[in-house]
Order: sequence, then C-alpha cells, then structure tokens
Amino acid sequence: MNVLDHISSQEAMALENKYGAQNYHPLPVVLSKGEGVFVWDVEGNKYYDFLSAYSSLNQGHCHPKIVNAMMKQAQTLTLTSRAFYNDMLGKYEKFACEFFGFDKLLPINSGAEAVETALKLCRKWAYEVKGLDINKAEIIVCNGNFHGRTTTIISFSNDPVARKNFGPYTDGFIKIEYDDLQALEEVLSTNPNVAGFMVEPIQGEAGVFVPSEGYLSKAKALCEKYNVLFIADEVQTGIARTGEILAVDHENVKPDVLILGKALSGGLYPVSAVLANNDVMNVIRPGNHGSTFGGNPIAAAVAIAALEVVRDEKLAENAEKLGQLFRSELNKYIESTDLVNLVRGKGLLNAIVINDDEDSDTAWNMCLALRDNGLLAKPTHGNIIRFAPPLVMTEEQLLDCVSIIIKTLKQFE
Ligand code: IF1
Repeated sequence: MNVLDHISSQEAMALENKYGAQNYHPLPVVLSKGEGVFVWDVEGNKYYDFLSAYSSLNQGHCHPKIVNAMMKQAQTLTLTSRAFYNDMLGKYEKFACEFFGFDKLLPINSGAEAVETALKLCRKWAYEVKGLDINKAEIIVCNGNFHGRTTTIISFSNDPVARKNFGPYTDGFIKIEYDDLQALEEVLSTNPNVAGFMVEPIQGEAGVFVPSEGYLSKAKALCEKYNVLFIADEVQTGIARTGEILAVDHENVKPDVLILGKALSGGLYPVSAVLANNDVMNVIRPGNHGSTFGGNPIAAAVAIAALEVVRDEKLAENAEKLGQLFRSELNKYIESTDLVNLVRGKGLLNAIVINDDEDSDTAWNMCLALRDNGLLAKPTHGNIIRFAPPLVMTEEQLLDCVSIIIKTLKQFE
C-alpha cells in the first residue's frame, strides 16, 4: 500500500488508534477536504464545519487568497531562521503592528508558545522596568482558564485532566475567579509582587463564558492603577471571531500585551504572535527568546494574507451580524423546550448549555447526531456544545445550520 493511497474512514481511524498517541478523542468522522464553510469526509459526505478548528479557520477552509500567498512563498523561500534577515518578516511585522496598533511584534508558532512568550516578557518587564525583586514576580490568572498545554501553562490550570501527573509545577501564579473585579483588586492591593494579569476576554474552553459588561475595561483600569501588565489572550477570541477585530475592542480596551494565534494564519500554518509597545517589548534583547520557525517567510506571507481577508471581507461585521441572528433563532427554540438552558456568546463564538449534568454524555451524543445531520461541532463539557463556524458564512447558510441544530436537538426531547 502506498502511504498516500485512498483509505476508508474505518481504516484511517484504525491507523490512528494503532500508531498514534491517544491524546485526543475525536468525533468519529474522517475529513479529507475543506472549502469555505464546508468539509467532506473520505466517503464524500458533506458537512458544515461549526468548530473551525477551535476558531483557527475564521477565513474558511483553504481560502484561495491565503493558499495562493502560501504557495507563492513556498516556491520562493520557506525558512531562514533568525540567524539572517529575510525580506518578508519586517513587512509582516509592520503590517500586523499597524493592523492591531502596537509598536512591536514577537513572531512565534503556536498559541501556547505565544502565551509562554508573554509570560516571560511580563516577568522580564517586572524586574527590569517595574523593579520587582528577582524571581519574586507573580502573574494573576483566572480559574477556568485555558491558555495551552505546556508545563508552565498547565501549572496554573484547574483542569485535572490537563494537569495531573505532569508535576512538578511552575511557581509564580495566583488564581482568582473569572469575572470578579473584587478578587482582582484584593490581590493587586495587597501583593506588591504582581507583574501581570493574563485573561481570556471570553473563556472558550470553560464553555464560552462571556464576562459581565465592563469587566475587561475595569480590570484594565485596575492594572493601570497598580502598574501591572494587562495581558489579553486572544488566541481564540481574536481575529474577528467575536464581532470585533479583537474581543477587547468591545470595551475599547488596549492590552499592554496581546497574544494571537490560530486564525492569524487562517488555519493554513502555525502562526502566533505577541504584540506590545516599546516600553514593554524593548526588555527583550538578542538571545533572550526565539524559535527556529518563529517569523519564517511562509508564516509572514500567510499571516499578511489572512489579515487582509479579515479586513477586505469585513469578517468582524459579518460575525457580529450572524452571531446576533444565531442567538436570536436559538433563543426562540430555547423558549419552547426544557432540553436547553441557554445560548451564550459574542459574534460567532457561541455555546448552548444543555439541561443535563456536566459529566453526562448528552453533548457528545448530540454532536454524533449533528454529524449524521451534516454539521460538525464538539462539546466543551458533558452539557455544553461550542458553535464556532467560519466567519465567511452567509446568512442563508447560517439559517440552514440553525435548522439542522434545532432539528437535531428535537431528537433528544
Ligand atoms: C487542545 C481547548 C480551545 C486557546 C487559548 C492559547 C491556546 C488555546 C485561549 C493554545 C488553544 C485549542 C487547543 C486545543 C483545543 C483548543 C481549545 F479546548 F483546548 F481549550 F480552543 F478552547 N489560548 N486552544 O484556546 O494555543 O498551542 O493550541 O496553538 O489543546 O486541545 P495552541
């Protein structure tokens, strides 16, 4: 058998079960093609993609503009490392800094690497600018957070499955309740060693928790009051997903440190970034940080094209409009049933909370039924299903998806 021969779904799943580390439990569907809002499995069945690779495919699958930019660069110059300059990185850095409104960008690859970069940057700033005692810096994070899976990041996770038996853990983090300004001020006003506050503007993995109106702006004001960096992890909520370019834009908050990933590349390539102004970013000097692929020419070309698509196709506006429609249509159904408690979210980052236990398999079974009805989604918990389609979806397609979702939910009444 040639390694690239066509295989069936069953064969593909068997291969992964035999030869692959079992670090995921995928929905049993084997995809082989993606285009816009659609994906196809190896048997040719067509689905709406309502996960977008966890908000990485905001621009839709295989967006031609991004694919063309990638192909062109891949035939020209793919990687130089940072031992030398290349003609793409500076152009990308300028474009992205102007796009998001910051002085500088540190290019990296995965979201977790960008989070780690932001944590290192915050600590170094705390020692060299704020003047904290060396190795005493503390960074505040929120219960229910998801920032990635490195050892340091899971050190401040609440999720036992992500954390158990990976110790010893990294020190220097303080956990407070999400959406709790009093808890934040309590720590800031009593602990002089706080360097930063890192927060997801909406907690995605926790179940699309949207904080109270004003939480982000008041948290930022508290950080300014106590000279602490406000670090926004927009890996999942950024790049137009919530109806603004950044989720913090809903409250006109300018983070001191911005973390991006996922749809920064439109889902074509691992591209992440940390952005900050000179007073923070200039603590990083040659040799302090980096990675082999960080800032490579393909990443630069892909990210420029991916951001141009967001701008030119007005994806934030579309996400805002279709998100309102999605929640409004689902709320009409929710009023008529006891099966679903609520729908929540911003833009096209939404979730339904099912009237069942958090450790039930209801959400999983519903996702299997959604798959059979032509729509792919994945639970975040036993009773929560996240819905995050590509932002290029049309109103007609969204309404088609709403009818599939409601038809499927009714199967469980
Ligand atoms: C998995 C979750 C989502 C993220 C935020 C950093 C990262 C992520 C806010 C790290 C990554 C991904 C990781 C993926 C599933 C997915 C996920 F379920 F894990 F939590 F989206 F909600 N900050 N989220 O959401 O970025 O290193 O993955 O590029 O690990 O299972 P990454």
